[in-house]
Amino acid sequence: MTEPSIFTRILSGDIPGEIVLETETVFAIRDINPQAPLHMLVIPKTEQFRDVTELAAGDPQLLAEMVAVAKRIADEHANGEYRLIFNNGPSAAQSVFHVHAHVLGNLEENKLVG
Ligand code: DGP
Repeated sequence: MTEPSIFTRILSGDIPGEIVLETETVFAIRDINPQAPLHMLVIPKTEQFRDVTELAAGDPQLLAEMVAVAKRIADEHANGEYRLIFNNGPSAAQSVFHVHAHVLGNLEENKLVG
């Protein structure tokens, strides 16, 4: 059996991490290494999808729920505006193979290139 992902371990309370928002299928945490004034991760509770390509093909409704949760986070913390990033594969900077969206906001304080 494969080990649970770092995100599953945070969700289960096995390792520390504050869950800032939770729905039936999705949860959100602050990124441990923030790249913007607002930087949260939106994560499906299931770890059956390793990246957004698999998720979009396998459960588009769950992908839509992730986007809705990203918008809720932005409404609360960043005037409703946000950048949504999915890294797909090691050469694209994906390090955790349990699909997750990076939600970045308030970028005028910290312009990102690209
Ligand atoms: P990616 O590189 O797209 O796979 O993003 C993984 C992100 O997960 C990375 O930005 C850092 C974050 N991360 C890794 N371990 C932890 C952790 O233990 N707690 C939190 N809050 N974030 C983590």
